[in-house]
Amino acid sequence: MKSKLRKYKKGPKLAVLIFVALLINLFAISANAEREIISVDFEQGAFNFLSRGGDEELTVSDEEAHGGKYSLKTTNRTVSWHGPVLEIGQMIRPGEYEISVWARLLKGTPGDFKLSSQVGRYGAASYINIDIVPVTQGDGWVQLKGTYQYPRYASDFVTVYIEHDDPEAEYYIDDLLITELSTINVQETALNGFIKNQNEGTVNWLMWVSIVIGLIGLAGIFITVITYRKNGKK
Ligand SMILES: [Ca+2]
Repeated sequence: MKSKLRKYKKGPKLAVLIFVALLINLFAISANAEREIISVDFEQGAFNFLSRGGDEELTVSDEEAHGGKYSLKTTNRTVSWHGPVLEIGQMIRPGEYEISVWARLLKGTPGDFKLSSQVGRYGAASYINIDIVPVTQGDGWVQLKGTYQYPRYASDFVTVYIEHDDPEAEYYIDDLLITELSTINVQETALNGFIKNQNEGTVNWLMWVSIVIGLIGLAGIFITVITYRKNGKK
């Protein structure tokens, strides 16, 4: 009887240890919390925006603004892929991002605004439409917003840009916001990271500690359940 009681008393202690282990594991995984990485309102200038084709003229303008007093005006476009572009490769990590920007057509035929991203340099690049919104002149400000998961190789060269179907369309953009929703999840990182780490000789110790603690926690729960069931049957 005494030994049975001792076993029952050990149960809660073990459960607390498992709970703490799982909490630590959860904390390690949730190190990838949502965070705002780029916010541009053009109140202090054009930030690092450039013209994508080189011919477009970008002007910080007080003619229209979605927020504050200024926006970025793009004129002198001659091709539909022309537009304001921002290089973000050095600011992001592989993972999922939400990108939002407001745009307003100043002059142009009805067509689509596109919020796009280029991953990789010309010749080996991917072009992704993150959001497409049809607009006609007089629509006012429209929001372009979407999410995209940048792969591991994306740290090389990544841009976001805003284009319009009409090659000669002129438009404003304002209030760009890029939020990191999560970096690549632990399971995927463990697999890809292991291969990468073999080549680079680096070890993401936090990732492995997290996985090991998680497995110990699961094993602990399993043992506890079995122990309780056995004792209960006696
Ligand atoms: Ca503004």
